[in-house]
Amino acid sequence: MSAANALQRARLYAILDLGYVAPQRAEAIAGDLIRGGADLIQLRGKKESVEALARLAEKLHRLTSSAGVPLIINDHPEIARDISAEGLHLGQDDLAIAAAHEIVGRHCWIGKSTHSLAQAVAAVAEGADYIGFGPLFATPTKPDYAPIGTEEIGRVHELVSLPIFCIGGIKLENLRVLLAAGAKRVVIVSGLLQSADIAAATRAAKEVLAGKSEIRN
Ligand code: TZP
Repeated sequence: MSAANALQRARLYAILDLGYVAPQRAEAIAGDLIRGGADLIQLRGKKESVEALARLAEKLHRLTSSAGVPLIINDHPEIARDISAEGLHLGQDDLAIAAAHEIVGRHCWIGKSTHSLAQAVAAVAEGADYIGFGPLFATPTKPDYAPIGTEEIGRVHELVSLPIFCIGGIKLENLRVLLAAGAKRVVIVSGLLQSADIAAATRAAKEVLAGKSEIRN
């Protein structure tokens, strides 16, 4: 599958957030996410040193590459470049996308976090390959952001033709509501990482996103 196709087809984007996973367990958890069918995996570590993240990113990339799952590095273009990651994810206060492409090259996707319709439209103009849109619901993973709710999900899909990954407070239990509101792709962090069986939770989310099963709640 071509890289562009892999992004277009992706429905479930998992973030391996070191706020939830001890670095020494990261490879095992990445294995669970892969077994469960995560389409994309991001490495996010807000507190780790760049050196520690780079070492972990390299190990994870060996694992994800052999499984054919794209790895996206949060915040650190140099790490993405050095390990030839498939993607880099940037926030609103990070480097501009054009400047980041100077570091990671043209072939590395760059995704951007957006927190409003205006930011979503601006990310397209800036050259993003995909966007995150949220937080939709309040979440301890990103505590300082006001949730934007589900009402603008339909509108953002009208305005933006890039892959849009809804994010923030998404759990198996509210996936159906999001799909009904127009979401097609989601990012789930704590909803997967805090599950007793991460592979099973990932598989269940994937099946709901593919329309194969209904959540009873
Ligand atoms: N950006 C917007 S919300 C969020 C990020 C990184 C955190 C999502 O985490 P969770 O645990 O799935 O709510």
